[in-house]
Amino acid sequence: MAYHTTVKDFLADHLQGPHKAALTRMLDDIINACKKIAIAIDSGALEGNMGSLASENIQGEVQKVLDVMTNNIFIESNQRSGYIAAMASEEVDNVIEIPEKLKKNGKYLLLFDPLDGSSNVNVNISVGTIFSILMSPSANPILADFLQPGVSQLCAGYALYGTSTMLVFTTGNGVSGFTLDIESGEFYLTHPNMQIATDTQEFAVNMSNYRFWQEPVQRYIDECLQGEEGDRKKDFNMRWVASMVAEMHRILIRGGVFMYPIDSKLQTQGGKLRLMYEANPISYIVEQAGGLATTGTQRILEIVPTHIHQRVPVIMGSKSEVERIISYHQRKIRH
Ligand code: P6P
Repeated sequence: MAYHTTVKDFLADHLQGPHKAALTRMLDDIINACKKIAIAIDSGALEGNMGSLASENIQGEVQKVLDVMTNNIFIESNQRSGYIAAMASEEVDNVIEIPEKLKKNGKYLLLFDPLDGSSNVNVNISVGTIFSILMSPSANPILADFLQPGVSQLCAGYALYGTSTMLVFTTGNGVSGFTLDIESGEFYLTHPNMQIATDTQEFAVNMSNYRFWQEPVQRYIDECLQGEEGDRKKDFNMRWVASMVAEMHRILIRGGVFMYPIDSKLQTQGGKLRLMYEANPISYIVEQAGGLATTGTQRILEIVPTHIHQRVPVIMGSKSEVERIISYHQRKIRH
């Protein structure tokens, strides 16, 4: 089957409103960055770029060579349009300024995780880039200007560097998936109007943290493991790729629930995943695809951020399963 609709065609046909020109150009720059990142990852081992640096990022994580390379690619590709007032990245402590010679009174903020799941990159497991676009309240934004709840996002998406390279994004009217044609270098619409199945029998969680979870999550997983003999009266399957973008793409395609819940090891830091450039953009996509995204007790998109690198518990995916998990948290509160 031949596919003909490029991202630019799709936006020309479907995007309406005052941000059309800006989003078209910003997404084009994001796409160019993701293509370069795909090449950098593909040739990582050949170029000797699979190692780690002596440096740590703001998260206190050892940075891989590709973390820094992909971060630089994303900044370089997205700073020229004149639409972006500033950027924020998982790999950078503070606001990423636009160079004076390129500044043009930008009205948007771009937030990103350039290489999510990077610990997988040298074992050849899928990784991704996650991005989010907000309005900027100022032409010279400070860090506080980024601290907007996820419901404020204009656009959110990810690139998945998997068995094929895909781009999935939303601008608030559903979720669309595009696949990179290596020969032409174009992303073509292959997954229009992506929807998450309401019901599922598949969960994704790092089971090694079981003993650290709170009771509602332990209860939910216990019931999944009891399968047909238990209250759920059906068997479940488990997946854990340790790459959120890959897990969430699978859930968009065939349903499921993804969890990185709070656990006693993570209590002080508030969770594992980062709100601004992981949880919020993916939650926007999940909700636009008919799923739910919660901390267990709060809708992720309604969290009012307090720090650009803050972490949150994440439970998201198929609506009926997430609703069940939320109900278990509510019963815990009533106890
Ligand atoms: P763990 C990758 O580092 C990441 O942020 C997510 O993409 C992924 O779901 C999670 O962490 C994996 O965490 O504890 O299983 O290594």
